[in-house]
Parts: sequence; structure tokens; C-alpha cells
Amino acid sequence: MSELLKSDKDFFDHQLHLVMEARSQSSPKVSPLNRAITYSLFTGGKRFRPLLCIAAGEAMGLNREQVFPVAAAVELIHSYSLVHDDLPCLDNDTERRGQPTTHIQFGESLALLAGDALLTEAFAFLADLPSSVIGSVVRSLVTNSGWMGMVQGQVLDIGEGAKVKTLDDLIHLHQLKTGGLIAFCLQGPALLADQSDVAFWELGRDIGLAFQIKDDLLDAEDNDEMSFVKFLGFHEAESYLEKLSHSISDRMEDLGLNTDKMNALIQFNLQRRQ
Ligand code: GRG
Repeated sequence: MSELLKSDKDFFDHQLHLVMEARSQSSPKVSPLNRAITYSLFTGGKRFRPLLCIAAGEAMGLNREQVFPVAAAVELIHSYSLVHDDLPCLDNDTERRGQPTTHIQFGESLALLAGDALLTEAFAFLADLPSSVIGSVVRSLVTNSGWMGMVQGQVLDIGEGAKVKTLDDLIHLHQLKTGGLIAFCLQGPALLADQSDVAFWELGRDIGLAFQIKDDLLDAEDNDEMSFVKFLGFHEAESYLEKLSHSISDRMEDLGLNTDKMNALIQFNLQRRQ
């Protein structure tokens, strides 16, 4: 990760620690719930979504302190989604980020509840936003992460919704599942900066799609039915990602988002190894 991004990551982690530590004072500090929440939130995430919120916000004239509530809210939702996704009733994964998953470490019940707490606590961050934008930012996060967004994408992914038959179906699934939260990383700051948000949302959704394709390339051996590698083959998926990344760069330019930090994040995705 470039120094430019590392400084924002350190800022974000520090602020998040301070807030979560302060919140945990109001319940017994060493409670198992607190430990499960802290474990899920602070064990090695890349922080791609908060970094994107900060970079996009700065390109729109906001400083990182102003963007922090939006960045924290999206990371807590991301964290809950991973905890729940790893549970035996969904992916049944035992390892994440090279560590035992939350339910392996703390048991299924606490993992489920820690996920619930992360999800609801996310919205407490948005309560700190200027009152003129709270409504629109909350609505955006709900739409992108919930019934109409990430949760719906997850339902398609487990095969409980409409069947995924074509590439367009697969794109739709991942635009919801991974693209929803990442779309919010551009739409949230745009709403805060009082900018028209639709083009930012569309661009964010495609950055999310690029993030997912890279993930599929990294996990090519997993043989996942809903993967771009499975659908297109490895090399075709690689060139799809390359084309998409070019289109993303062009649209960033059109929207005035082609800053060093934004470009560093697009490069970070292309080059990441995890
Ligand atoms: C449980 C409602 C619900 C949704 C789960 C996020 C998700 C949907 C499933 C996790 C599995 C997965 C591979 C999803 C695709 C999105 C994605 C690439 C998640 C991993 O995000 P990173 O790489 O994670 O940003 P870190 O570890 O860096 O925080």
C-alpha cells in the first residue's frame, strides 16, 4: 500500500479505535460481546472502503474528519457482513485474514450477535453527520447494504433468488453483493458534499465490480460457481478487469475524481495479493 493511502489507513484505524473504545465503556469492558466485536473489526482488514470514502470525499472538497462517520459506518457494515457470511449456515468458513473466523473464536451465537451489533452500531456513526444530510446518507446506506443491495446480492449468490445464467446476471449479482457497499463509498461523500450523486453511485458500483473480479482472480482455485473466472475463464476475466479499470479511470476523470489517491486505490485493487 502506498504511503499516501497508509496515512489515511492509520488515521482511520486510530479514530475508529477511539470511538469504539469510548462506546465499549458503557458496557463491561471485557464482555465477550465486546471482544467478539473488537476481534471482527480490528483483525487485519485492508480498509479499502473507508479509504475510498476518504479519497472520494477529498476529491469533492471534504476533509477526512468530515468523511470519517461515513467511512466508519461502511466498515462496520462490511465487518458484520463478513462475520455473518462465514457462519455455518452461509459459507461455513473457519479462517479469514489468516485467523480463525469470529464463530470459531467465540462460538456461533456470539458471532451472530456481534454481527448484529456491528450492523446497528454503524448507524450511530451517521448520527454525527450534519442534520441536513443525515436522511439522504442513511437512506443510501440502507439501500446499498440491505434488502435492495448487498443482502439481495447474497441471496442471489446462495442460489435462493433468480437463477444466474448469463454474464449480465452475474454482473448484476456482484454489483449488488460487492458493488452496493462500494457504491456507497462514493455516493455517501457526494451527498455530504451536496453534489448530485447518481453518476458517483454508478461509478462506485463498477469499482465494486472491479474489486470482486480481482477477488475472483485471487481465489481462482476455489471453483466458486458465481465467480467471473468460472464464467469467463482466467484470462478473459483478467482482460475484463483491465477494460473495466480503464473505463473507471475515464469516468473518474469526467467526474473530477482523478486524484492521486483515487488512482492509487484503483492501482491498489489491481495489484493486491489478498
Ligand atoms: C451476510 C448479508 C451478508 C452478506 C455477505 C460480503 C459478503 C456478503 C460476503 C463475503 C464473501 C465475499 C468474498 C464477498 C465479496 C466481497 C468481498 C470481496 C469481501 C472481502 O472484502 P475485503 O477484501 O475484506 O475488503 P478485508 O478482509 O480487507 O476487510
